Amino acid sequence: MAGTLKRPILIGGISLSFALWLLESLDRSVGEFGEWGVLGLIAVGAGAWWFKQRSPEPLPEIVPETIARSDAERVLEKAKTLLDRLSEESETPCDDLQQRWTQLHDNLDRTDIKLAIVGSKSVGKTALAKVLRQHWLQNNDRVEIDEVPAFFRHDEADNLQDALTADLVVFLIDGDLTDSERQVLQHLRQQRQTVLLAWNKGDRYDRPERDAVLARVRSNVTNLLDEDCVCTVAAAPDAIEVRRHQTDNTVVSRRETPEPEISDLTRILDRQLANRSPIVWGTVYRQARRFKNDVKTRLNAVRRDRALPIITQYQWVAAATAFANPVPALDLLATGAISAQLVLDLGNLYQQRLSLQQAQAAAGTLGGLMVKLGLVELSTQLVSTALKHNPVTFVAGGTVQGLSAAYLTRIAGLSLVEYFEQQDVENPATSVDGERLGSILQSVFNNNQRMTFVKSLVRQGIDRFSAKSPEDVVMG
Ligand SMILES: Nc1nc2c(ncn2[C@@H]2O[C@H](COP(=O)(O)OP(=O)(O)OP(=O)(O)O)[C@@H](O)[C@H]2O)c(=O)[nH]1
Ligand SMILES: [Mg+2]
Repeated sequence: MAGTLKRPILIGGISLSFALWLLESLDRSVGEFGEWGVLGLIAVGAGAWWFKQRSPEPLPEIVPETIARSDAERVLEKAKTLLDRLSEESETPCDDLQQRWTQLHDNLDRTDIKLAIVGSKSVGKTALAKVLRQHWLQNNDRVEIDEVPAFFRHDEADNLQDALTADLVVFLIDGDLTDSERQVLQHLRQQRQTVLLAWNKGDRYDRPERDAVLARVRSNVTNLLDEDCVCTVAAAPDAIEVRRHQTDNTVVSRRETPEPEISDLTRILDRQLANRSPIVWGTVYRQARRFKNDVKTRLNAVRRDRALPIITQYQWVAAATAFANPVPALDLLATGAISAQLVLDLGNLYQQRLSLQQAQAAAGTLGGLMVKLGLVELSTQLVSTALKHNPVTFVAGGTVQGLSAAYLTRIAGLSLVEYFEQQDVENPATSVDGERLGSILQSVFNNNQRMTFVKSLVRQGIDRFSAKSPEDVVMG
């Protein structure tokens, strides 16, 4: 890793001999900078405050209207590319992910169907599952029915995920569709989940009321579901009083429980299951997308582990530079030739194809944004406040500047890491989007203003500065 810092542009704002000396020190000491993340800031390179060449916003991934086998295969292929990259970069084996991938791929030809019954509390999910098992399942081999516990509670996210891993969802309601039910339905449909909406407990209404509610439910979901995916059922009708006239003109009344009514639903289910493959491809598609995200998260974690020590190095180089050559706060940024190299190093780590000019422009953008957002003054204030609370009697000239430089470098580095993490791994950017970087910078700064963090940085810096040699500052 020591080799990562041997780059000529590092020399920018620092005297040549000092920079070379720093590089030498770093080469000898890289292993010792473990505890600080990130980065480095600073260059206001030749007036490049904003990138002229802005890359377009990354497009949100569009889910096709109907999922074909090729859609699922495409996502699986992308996931595989990512997985191969993770295997190359990770020191620990990724067998678990490899296995998951193989399983997902095999699933493309699956003919078993998992049907999930979802809905709010007490709508009749258990009753429906029971009656489907009794009266319908025996004619349908290779179908498994699961009840998903009620949504809309604290565990909603998990349950929703269960619903998405099913091939087919029967969404049960027992009255008008509520707003929260509609939102869940919408989410499922956005993921192209096959959903049948069944209105249960129809026995509690008389015919005209029943028709009116069903019409309202249908019109409420017209843009989400086809009309023939909505029906009524009565999974466990209430017992009713039945009066029978006897031949002797007497009337005998008895309570009887009507048979469940599920024929409208089973007709739709039979129709759907006649063509199982597209339903299964939809499931594999959703799972593959989720899998791909999991791989990306792992890859980002591996890269972050490698990025943090790099940022730490640059952080103390910036500190040593500003400490040895104290300048007014705003001029701190002039020491920032370092950050172009930081952009390049981190960009390489994230496999972004940035040229030297693009890295310089990005560094300039970072510096410009820091001035614009007032971060330079803020960091100086934070550091001065932290210093007041530090039990040191003598603060050497250049201490505030050095610590501010370290702090700003850290903020810049963390922002770059976050920026690169969000990049599309398959399509590395060839330029940096200044606007997006700016909003990331702001939020990273906001997240790193805590006094405990600043104080800890200050303590570390003071230990380094008190030795009064730049080498001690860099190497600790
Ligand atoms: N009238 C009538 N009552 C029903 C019907 N289906 C279910 N119920 C009643 O509704 C209540 C809840 O039924 P369950 O099947 O336990 O509902 P659930 O959705 O599984 O409930 P949770 O798992 O607790 O969320 C029970 O008292 C059922 O008898 C129906 O078609 N008509
Ligand atoms: Mg239940």
